[in-house]
Amino acid sequence: MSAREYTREQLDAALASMGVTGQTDVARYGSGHINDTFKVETKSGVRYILQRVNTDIFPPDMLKSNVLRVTEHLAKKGIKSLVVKGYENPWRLYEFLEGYTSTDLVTNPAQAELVAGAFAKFQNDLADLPAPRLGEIIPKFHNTVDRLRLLDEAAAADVKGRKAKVAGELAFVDARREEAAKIVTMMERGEIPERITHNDTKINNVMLAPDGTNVVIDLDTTMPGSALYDFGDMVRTSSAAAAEDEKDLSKVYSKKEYFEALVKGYLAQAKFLTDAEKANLAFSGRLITLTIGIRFLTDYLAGDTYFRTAYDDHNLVRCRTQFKMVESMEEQSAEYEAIVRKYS
Ligand code: ADP
Ligand code: GN1
Ligand code: MG
Repeated sequence: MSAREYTREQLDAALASMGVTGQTDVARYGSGHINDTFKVETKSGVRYILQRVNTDIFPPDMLKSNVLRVTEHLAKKGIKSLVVKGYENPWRLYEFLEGYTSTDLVTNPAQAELVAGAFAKFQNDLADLPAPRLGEIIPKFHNTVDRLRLLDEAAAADVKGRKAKVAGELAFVDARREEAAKIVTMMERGEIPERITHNDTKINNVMLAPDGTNVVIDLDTTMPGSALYDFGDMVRTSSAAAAEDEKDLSKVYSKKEYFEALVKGYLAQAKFLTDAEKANLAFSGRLITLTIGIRFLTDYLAGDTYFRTAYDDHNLVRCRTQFKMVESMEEQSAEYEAIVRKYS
């Protein structure tokens, strides 16, 4: 969908409901696809991040409870995390992480290593979250089999008459249906453990400071899941040579040296991994990239109702970059498997 518009009065009212007045500027911020994010400047110089949660996607009460539980747990352990200054559904206010920046693309292997370590540590830090189980905020979020079902439904309905245009992409998916069930099946059989995972381990969901410290943000999909999906999504975004919506596919591929840095950074921190998880790390990159590509394709067929888009074919462009990344990982599969073995 295209970006939602808010009047300054609406934004001021949301801020007032959370005790902030006297703001000098409230401006769109970041490149997230789901929530509406604003940077708030105030006279005193204190800055905030204001967000309107996308309630078409997230059940707001469960989300609030999850985010508060996670941030409070991390704070109690002295781990730097998002600081919630106000939460009045569907609006919330975070302290602005001063001195930290986010990037949409990794530019050197050291950065990839750092990001992988950050998400591994995040999983470890939440492993002792007291009961009850965190709410499953979007059920079957990374369930590739279910994502295939939704793609088939969208293709059958073809509400925008776009199916003919994506025959090649649908054939690409068809050729990979069998392997799509692998992790889901292993989890159902108990061969891969459930853990508390982030589930959206894009590079721009880690804020980085020049001194090498970092903060994991975007806690909205933190819920029960698999470490493999978290690692896989790091490979999707942090081994990529080009942006998620790069149109020139000759620039899109998975960089082996970034993949190696991710494996090194992840395995150095994720001491909790079982042999079955380690054995599927390289595969998880391909699988989650295919899954996100399927989601972009589904949204394209359904008329762009889920991901924020900036132009007509944006979701199709994103789908094509994902599938190009999958191909690149397939081509390097033997080398990627060898890299995982080297650090295991
Ligand atoms: P979305 O769910 O839409 O991806 P995010 O929570 O990831 O939204 O926020 C979007 C962007 O806003 C982030 O990539 C980051 O650049 C910036 N951002 C989010 N929270 C903060 C914060 N507390 N301080 C500074 N920048 C932030
Ligand atoms: C969305 O919110 P954002 O932009 O960090 C999406 C992820 C996708 C990602 C693709 C809740 O993440 O699952 O991997 O876009 N978040 C949700 O870039 O669907
Ligand atoms: Mg984000």
